[in-house]
Amino acid sequence: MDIAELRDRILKQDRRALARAITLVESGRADHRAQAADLLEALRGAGRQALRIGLSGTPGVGKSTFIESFGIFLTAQGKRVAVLAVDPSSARSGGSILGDKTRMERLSRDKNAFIRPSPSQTHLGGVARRTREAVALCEAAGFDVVLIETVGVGQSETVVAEMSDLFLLLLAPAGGDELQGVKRGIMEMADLILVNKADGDLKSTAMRTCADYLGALRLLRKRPQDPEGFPKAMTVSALEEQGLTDAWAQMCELTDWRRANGHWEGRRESQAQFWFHEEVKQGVLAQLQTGDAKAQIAELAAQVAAQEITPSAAADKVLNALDIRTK
Ligand SMILES: Nc1nc2c(ncn2[C@@H]2O[C@H](COP(=O)(O)OP(=O)(O)OP(=O)(O)O)[C@@H](O)[C@H]2O)c(=O)[nH]1
Ligand SMILES: [Mg+2]
Repeated sequence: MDIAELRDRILKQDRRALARAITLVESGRADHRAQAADLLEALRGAGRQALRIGLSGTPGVGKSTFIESFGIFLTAQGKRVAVLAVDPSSARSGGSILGDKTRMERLSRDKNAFIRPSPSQTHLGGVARRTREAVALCEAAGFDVVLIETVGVGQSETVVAEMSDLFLLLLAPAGGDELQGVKRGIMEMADLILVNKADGDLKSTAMRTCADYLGALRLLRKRPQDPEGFPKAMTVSALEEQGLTDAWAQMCELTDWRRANGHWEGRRESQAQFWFHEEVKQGVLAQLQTGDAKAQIAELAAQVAAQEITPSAAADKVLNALDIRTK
């Protein structure tokens, strides 16, 4: 397909063109990569910005249910909502997409919503680039909100947080005073903690859990990108669609403040730089995997083991031989 035509159709909010463009950025073929790069460059100046919301949570916490409820809440207000996923486990399980199709049934039928399951890629770096590019395509296609979901396992939260304007952490009600082993690093990334399943028998537990997290958040170092009172913790019920209005109001308050105080742009700028550095690193690493470099590294590694050369001197040899201009 002609890239100029694809660009025009995306700008006209053509969903099929968007789906096609995402398939293009997901492709590993060199000619597709080149076309994808042209397309993204052609769309760069479109000047459209969505609110990018990252959402993370452990399996079963209710991410899909929340996205369905929250997505419908937003489309009911006339917003266009796109849903993307970074799922490092999708290559393995494959099952979650099937589950999501049934769980997000209402949202997937909503003409103001666009749901794109995670590409089945094993390499997180590859998924990150593709998702980031898909986000850019959704923005160009005029979506108001882009939700980026990830299962909270390891590094994928960082990836999602680095491409989001807001980062939400979904948590389950927990018994006692255990903080569900949520890692400090993840807590530090969260703008809003949502304790889900605050309904029925779980409601009081959810409220206690929420208070615990609020306490934990207060112990964290204050971040410059937050107004007074943020990050916050609150309860929601994705199933009963409770607390969504309040959660959205908090997101808007935070976003408005950040926009007014230069943090919105600042975050986007530093994220763009972060991804630039990541791409450079990935590119250099990829060069180290090529035939010649690989052979040289193997040979030097043997010499290092035999103490014929020091590790640093050997590394210098490899780095000096790298021709980073070819990529
Ligand atoms: N009571 C209650 N149950 C909920 C709520 N939200 C989700 N659930 C239930 O929790 C289970 C898991 O929900 P999902 O939305 O599939 O959770 P998920 O986080 O997407 O799970 P994975 O995709 O496996 O990571 C389902 O049985 C939901 O019905 C809620 O607000 N209240
Ligand atoms: Mg799910």
